[in-house]
Amino acid sequence: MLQALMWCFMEILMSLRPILIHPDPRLKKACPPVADITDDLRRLADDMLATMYDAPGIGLAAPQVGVLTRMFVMDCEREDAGKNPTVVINPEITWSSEETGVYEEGCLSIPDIYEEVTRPERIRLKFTDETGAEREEEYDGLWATCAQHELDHLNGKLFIDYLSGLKRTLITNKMKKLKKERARA
Ligand code: K2U
Ligand code: ZN
Repeated sequence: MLQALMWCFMEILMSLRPILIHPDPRLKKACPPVADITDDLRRLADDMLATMYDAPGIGLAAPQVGVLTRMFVMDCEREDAGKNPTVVINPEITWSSEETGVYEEGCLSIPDIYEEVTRPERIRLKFTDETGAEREEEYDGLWATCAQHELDHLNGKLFIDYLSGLKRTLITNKMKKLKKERARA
């Protein structure tokens, strides 16, 4: 109970960031690597985690909040398993399984659209965390799907890029309409 209250208090202290909606050129750019892990970068990571939990989501990449740098956050733990916030800086996939799995993916930058995407079921991810420690973790299931989805964001790739041209165009037109409606609201 106290931990949950602490999280709520911390989230209020951090600032929620607006999430960019597709189409937006900043979502299509490959991001440069993080040069130094500064207090500002750690503050951005905290804000991204607060924004992700608020959405709600299980992952969020820096370009989705308009910061073109190679960092994403994720927490794919089930609700009842408590929080496991993970900050991933300058990630690279060092191994991925031959076996693939299909998951109906969504994206906080493409609201209310869900389509099946096939990806390797297990990956090994090498990255730096917010303390500057070098880490290498093996992920499977939703964690593997999420990490690959977020790493795509750092390379300017969206999950709709795996769909047919027709589907991608229909979704993009839907998002253009949504952005117009939101601008009028
Ligand atoms: O990058 C994002 O937009 C956050 C993604 C992360 C994600 C996408 C597909 C599959 C796994 C993770 C989602 O919008 S977070 C929303 C969500 C929540 C539960 C399960 C799947 C997606
Ligand atoms: Zn996404």
